[in-house]
Amino acid sequence: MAEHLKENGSVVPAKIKRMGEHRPVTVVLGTQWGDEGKGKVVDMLAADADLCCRCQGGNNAGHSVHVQDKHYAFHLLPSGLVHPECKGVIGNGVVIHLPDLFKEMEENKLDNLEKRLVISDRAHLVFDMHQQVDGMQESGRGQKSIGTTKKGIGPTYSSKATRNGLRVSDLVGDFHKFSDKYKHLVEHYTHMFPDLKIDVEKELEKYKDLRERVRPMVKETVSYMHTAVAENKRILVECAQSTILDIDFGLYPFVTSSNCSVGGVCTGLGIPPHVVGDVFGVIKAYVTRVGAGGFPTELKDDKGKLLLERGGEYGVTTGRPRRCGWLDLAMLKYSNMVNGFTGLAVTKLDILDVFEEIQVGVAYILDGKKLNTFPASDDDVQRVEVEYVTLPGWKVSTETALKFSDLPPNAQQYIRTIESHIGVPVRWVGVGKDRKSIIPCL
Ligand code: 2SA
Ligand code: GDP
Ligand code: MG
Repeated sequence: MAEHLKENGSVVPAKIKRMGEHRPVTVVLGTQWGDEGKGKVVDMLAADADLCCRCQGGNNAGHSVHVQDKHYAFHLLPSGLVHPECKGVIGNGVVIHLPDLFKEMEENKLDNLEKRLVISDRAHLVFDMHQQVDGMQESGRGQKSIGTTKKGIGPTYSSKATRNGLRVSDLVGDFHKFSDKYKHLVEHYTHMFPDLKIDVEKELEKYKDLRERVRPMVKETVSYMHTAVAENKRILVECAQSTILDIDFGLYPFVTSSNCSVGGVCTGLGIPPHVVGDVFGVIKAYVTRVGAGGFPTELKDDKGKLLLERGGEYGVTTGRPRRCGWLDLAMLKYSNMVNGFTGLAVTKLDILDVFEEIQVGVAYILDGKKLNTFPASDDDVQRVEVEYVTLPGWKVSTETALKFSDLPPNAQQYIRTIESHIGVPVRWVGVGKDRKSIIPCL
C-alpha cells in the first residue's frame, strides 16, 4: 500500500473487511452527483463476473459503455450484459417501465439477452401515468423544481410507499386482479391530478401483451441471488445515480427517490450484508450535476464551460447540459463515511489535461466554522464557503497512458491528493471514453 495511506486511520476498516471469508458481491457506486462513469467501471469488472445486478432506480439512469466504435447507453439493463457470458438481474428495488425496457433491449442488440436477463417479481412497475405525474409535479413546483428526468421515478416509489403500487408479480399473476389494482391507482391519481389523460382500456390491452413478453424473464430473485451466492458466483452490483442523490444521504429534496448508496444493495436485491466484499466508489476527476440544488464548487465561468464541452457533459437520458465544477473532497469524505469504500476509480482525468492550474475543494466553512461532514440542508450547502487547494496542471495529454507511471507527475500528484484526503486507495484511473482507456493504479 502507498506510504501516504498507511498513516490514515480511515483505510483500516477496508483492510479488515477484506480479511474476512470470501465475499462474492462487489459493488460499484457513485460518489458524487451521478454520471461519474459507473457504466465504464462496471464493464471493466464484468469481464470477471457471472452476474451483474441493478438494485435501485429506474430508467432515469444513463450508463455509457464504449467498446471501440460501439456505444451502449443503458438505463435499466445492467451494463455488465455487454459481456456475452454475464447474466443480468433487475432486482426488487428497481422500478421498471416495461415499454421502455423492451425498447432499450431492442436498441442495444445484445446476444441472447432474453435468456440472460432475470427480473424480480417484487420490482415495482412504472406506468405512463407516473411519468405524466412526474412532469405535472415538476411544473407545479415552478422555480422550485427538482429537475427530475420525468421518468416517473418519484411517483412510482411514492406508490410503493403508499402501498397502492403494482409489482411485476401482479402483472404475471391474475390479470383481473391486476386490472382492478391498476384502475384503483388510476382513480387515486386522477383524483389528485384531474388533468391526467389515461386511456385505461388501451393501457390494459398493452399490458396484456407485455406480460407475456416479460413472463419468461421473471423470477423470485431472493432465492435466485441466494443460490448464486451459495454457488460462489461472482456477483457485481451496479448502483445507479449517486450518494449525493440518495433519498436519505443526498442533498434532500434535490435527490432521487431511492437509496443509491451501499444500503440499497441489500434492500434492492435481498442479499445479506456479510456477502458484500469490495465497495468501489467511482469519482469523476471534477464534479457535475444535473438538476437543481446547491453545488459548492460549481464553476459558472469559462472553466465550467470548458469542462462541459471537453467532458461532453450532457445527460444520457435527457440530453440536458450538466452543471460543472471543481473536485470536492469534502463531499467525497462524506460519501466514504456512508459507503465505506474499499477502493476508488477516478474517471475522466484526461478532461483536465488542458488546465494550467486545478483547484480542489478540501473543506467547507459555515458561519466561520470548518465542517467535518456534508450539511443536511440545501440552505447550508448554498451558504458554505469552500476552502480550496490549488494544484499544478500537467498540460499534456494523458490519453495514451497505459500505467500509472506513464501519467505526468502532476497528474500523479492529483490522484495521490485524492487518496490521501479520503484515505482509500485509487485502484483505477480513466483517461478516455473507451473500454481500454483505464489504467490500474496499485
Ligand atoms: P429523478 O428523475 O426523480 O430521479 O430526478 C431526481 C434527481 O436525480 C437526478 N438524477 C440524475 N443525475 C444524474 N444522472 C442521471 N441519469 C441521467 C444521465 C440523467 C439525464 O445519466 O445523464 O439524462 O439527465 C440522473 N437520474 C436522476 C436528477 O437530475 C434530479 O436532480
Ligand atoms: P454513469 O451514469 O456514471 O455510468 O456515467 P455516464 O455514462 O452518464 O457519463 C459518463 C460519461 O463519461 C460517458 O460518456 C462515458 O463514456 C464517459 N467516460 C467515462 N470514463 C471516462 C474517462 O476516463 N475519460 C473520458 N474522456 N470519458 C469517460
Ligand atoms: Mg449517467
